[in-house]
Amino acid sequence: MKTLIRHALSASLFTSLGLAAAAFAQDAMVTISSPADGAKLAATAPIEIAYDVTPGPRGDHTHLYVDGNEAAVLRQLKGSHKLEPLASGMHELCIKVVNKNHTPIGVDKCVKVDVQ
Ligand SMILES: [Cu+2]
Repeated sequence: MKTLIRHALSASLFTSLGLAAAAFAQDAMVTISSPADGAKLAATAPIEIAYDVTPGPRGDHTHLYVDGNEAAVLRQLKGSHKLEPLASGMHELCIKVVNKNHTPIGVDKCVKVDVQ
């Protein structure tokens, strides 16, 4: 609800440019710079995931998921997070933008890694 009110306020500041102002709000986006999608990783080493997030008007912070299970809450919008070594096999690492209630807003980025 707060987001809606904030939107209404900022739109009123731009009266005639209301629609244009909304279009300027940065869209939510997640980038995972490392590991690369399809990367082969050693089962003995911890995995460092490097990311960059734009939460957008509906997002607040992000969650990290490993094989669909929540592994961490990422409060920093840009940084890295170290994961415990994973068992060998394919794993999926996802970062999802969530709102203040920790509910995913539908913007995410996933990479599959091959741990050997
Ligand atoms: Cu959360």
